[in-house]
Amino acid sequence: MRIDVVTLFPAYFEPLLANGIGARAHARQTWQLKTWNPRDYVDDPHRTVDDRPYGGGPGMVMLAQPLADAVAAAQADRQDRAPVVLLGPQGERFDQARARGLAHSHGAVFVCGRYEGIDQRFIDHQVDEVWSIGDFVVSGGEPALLPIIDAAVRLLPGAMNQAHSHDQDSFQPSLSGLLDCAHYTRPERWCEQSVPAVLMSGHHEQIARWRREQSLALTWRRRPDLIEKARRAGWLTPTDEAYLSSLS
Ligand code: 9D3
Repeated sequence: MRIDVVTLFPAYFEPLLANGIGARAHARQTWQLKTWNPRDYVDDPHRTVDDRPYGGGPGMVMLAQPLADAVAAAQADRQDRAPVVLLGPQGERFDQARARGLAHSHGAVFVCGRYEGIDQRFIDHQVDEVWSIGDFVVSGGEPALLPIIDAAVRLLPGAMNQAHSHDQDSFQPSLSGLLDCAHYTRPERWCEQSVPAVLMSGHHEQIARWRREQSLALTWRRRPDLIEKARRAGWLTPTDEAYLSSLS
């Protein structure tokens, strides 16, 4: 997978290549990252990449031409013609399905915006998709793109250790899209609180059932939308449904 990023702040992406799973996978050439700075595609003495909005108003708008030139340079450096994805609060919500889609693809050219906005003509002519990370405001495309790249890279074959490798083999995500159950380790008593007895029992079947029920109960309470989603996907067994009926 190859990720190209058009950004005025390439340093944002250095941690992806310096830390953790992303860095290890990059060293193994599982994925590649290249940044393209729109400032490098302007030749005026001030290296202007933005200007005041037509019609007035606060802030600055990013010029179309430096962004288009940076995207063209990225595309020319690739073997394929990758989709151009703009990060923006007006976009479609990024989720695990999109992370899987990206991980199964050859990558994308991501465009990060700054200032109050981007000239709409660049978006209309060069951008294939707009992605958002949720209904809150961050300072630009860069901080939004970091978790997107991380979510895709950890799904690449060989990026993760054996214990998690089954996650990406199956179409069905582990835990059927439910929230994870609670975890415990030593000591057996801490601050007058014991570990649930079933986890100390050695009964693997009972432990698996307890964990599944914990996941179902937590998800039902905190994220009923995820229960509906798992139900519609056919990820809940009759035993799961029987347990859910016992909750209300
Ligand atoms: C202050 C300007 N805002 C008008 C009310 C619009 C606005 C422009 C640019 C708000 C945020 C940003 C910068 N954010 C992103 O580029 C961004 C983002 C986000 O803020 N939230 C969720 N996902 C994303 S993806 C890119």
